[in-house]
Amino acid sequence: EIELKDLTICDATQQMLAKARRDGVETQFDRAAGMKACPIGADSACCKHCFMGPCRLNAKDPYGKVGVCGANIDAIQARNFGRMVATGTACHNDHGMAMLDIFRDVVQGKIKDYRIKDVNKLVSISKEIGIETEDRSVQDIAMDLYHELEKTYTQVEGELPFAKRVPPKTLEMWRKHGIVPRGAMREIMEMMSRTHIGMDQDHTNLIKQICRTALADGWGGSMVATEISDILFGTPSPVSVEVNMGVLKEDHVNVIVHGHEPNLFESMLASVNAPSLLESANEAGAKGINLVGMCCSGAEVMSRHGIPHAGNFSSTEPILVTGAVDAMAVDVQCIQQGLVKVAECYETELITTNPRCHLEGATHIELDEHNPQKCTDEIVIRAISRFKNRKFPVEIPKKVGIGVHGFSHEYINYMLGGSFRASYTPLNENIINGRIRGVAGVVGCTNPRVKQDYVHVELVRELIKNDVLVVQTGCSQIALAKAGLTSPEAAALAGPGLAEVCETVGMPPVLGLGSCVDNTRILIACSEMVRTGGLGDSIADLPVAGAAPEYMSEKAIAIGQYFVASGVYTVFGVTFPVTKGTNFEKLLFEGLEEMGMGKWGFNPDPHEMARMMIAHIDKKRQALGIDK
Ligand code: NFS
Repeated sequence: EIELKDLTICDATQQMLAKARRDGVETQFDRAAGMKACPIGADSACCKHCFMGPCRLNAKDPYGKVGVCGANIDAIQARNFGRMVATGTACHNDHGMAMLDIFRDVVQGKIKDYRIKDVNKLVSISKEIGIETEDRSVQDIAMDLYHELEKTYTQVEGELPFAKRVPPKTLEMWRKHGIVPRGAMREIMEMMSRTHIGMDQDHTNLIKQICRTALADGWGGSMVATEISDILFGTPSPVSVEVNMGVLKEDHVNVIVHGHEPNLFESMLASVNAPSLLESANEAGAKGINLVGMCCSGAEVMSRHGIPHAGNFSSTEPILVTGAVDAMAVDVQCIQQGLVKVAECYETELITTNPRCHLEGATHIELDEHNPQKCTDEIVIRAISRFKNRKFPVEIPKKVGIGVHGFSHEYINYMLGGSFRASYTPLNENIINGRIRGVAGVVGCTNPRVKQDYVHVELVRELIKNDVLVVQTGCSQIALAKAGLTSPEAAALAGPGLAEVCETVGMPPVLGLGSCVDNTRILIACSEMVRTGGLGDSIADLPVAGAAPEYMSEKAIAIGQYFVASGVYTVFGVTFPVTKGTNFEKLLFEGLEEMGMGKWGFNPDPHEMARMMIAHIDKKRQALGIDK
């Protein structure tokens, strides 16, 4: 049996895994141990796109064999990779489109529970993509914005709306390769079509559609999700938040929201504050109703409203083992089916709310945006009744990390530039003078194939120690928050240059930006750094790098690919879905850079990963003539 300390560095999760073992409850950690990853699939050396196969090639001798149709290892891998990107892109676009649907109905007055909260952002985004805003009503601007952004999904020719935000040199490079996305639906459709048997079997041609599809995620659906969520629910600014399982309260009704779409959470907030429900909670013997988040839903509302966050992906099962969770409401994405059994064991109400994501064995109460509180009230009522009938001894790990989160691109602008001259000039200046060596985005999931949080935390420690400012999203941000590195005091762990900047501004060396779709805040920050000047004229010139050290999802592959295509060197850990020593691997890890983009990197070791990212940052500094 594997020792718990080898599974995770998160004390709270360890404590709950120990309890799970005592209680005879299985989690993803046990399932991972009992399921050896398929070595052929791990190398992407198999193809099941038709029924002459499935075909298996030999990763040890990749060119020794081809599939029944004759497809070689490069075509097979590129097709597999393309489908991963298509799926990840589809997920983010599906989420973004759902946000846009809500926005339209809010503007048209059909949805009354949400409203436009950030008019400034509405106006500035509209201006950026060429919508007339002078002397026009908010309603008119908003409707135009809706129609314009709808093109992100439905446009069949031309360039998607947010292409206007891309630095000109980067956009020029995309045009040269013919990879500016038209609309996401078109790109995903073409990606799926081109990976069918007998379609595109040249990996150097497939890669172009792979890039175009991924860009329809980063500069498409994900960006729409972030911007529309900010407009509807507020643009984040720094807020102090408690993170980890210790945010659960034994004497309260505990409700967790886990998933990705902020509207469920916003309505849940309204429900837990409804006087009648508070009263029934009190009548049931509870001191109150405690609402906390997990995964990306949690990361978003933590950044926007300072709502406590209970943990990242790998902790979603262990937290139920506390016995203290009265209800877990989930919507879409990263909702493991394994939750059903664990919830059953502790009689936790596990409730799916979205028509696109049911779980066999869970209760489904659909959230209708036109009357969302009907669903969320019902969830709270069920949670109260579970509280009243709690049958199990409750054990809550007393662990909490306190940090500052909510650094939107807009706030970074303001924070560094001051209220009178909001700009990225001070950031660029500090990079040019060498106090800040460069900027690294560390993002992505946790994965039971590696020690939970360990790779994130070690990597980030190493980066800030070397004066690299770190920006974060998603489950990675939660790992660092639990480890205490998102607080301003963590500046003490930074190198002297970065520490000086952090102390002057009063910011942590690790900036939490929100959920995974909010990786687009990093794209915008990069564009702003280019526009501000002194650091080259395309994203590929910047001394920046990215990493997803413990990723597990296809969404992460799509994100990695859009960062690479945008010009960022991006290093993944865990495993990489290619066969070593092949032309396709070479294309991803070297060829794309030669085309003017960023490139992929892979290393499961956090210190090696840091070394690779810092070496890249130094290489870019040297090219800019700012190395010392
Ligand atoms: Ni991102 Fe969010 Fe977490 Fe990974 Fe899943 S919650 S969208 S995919 S596991 S970071």
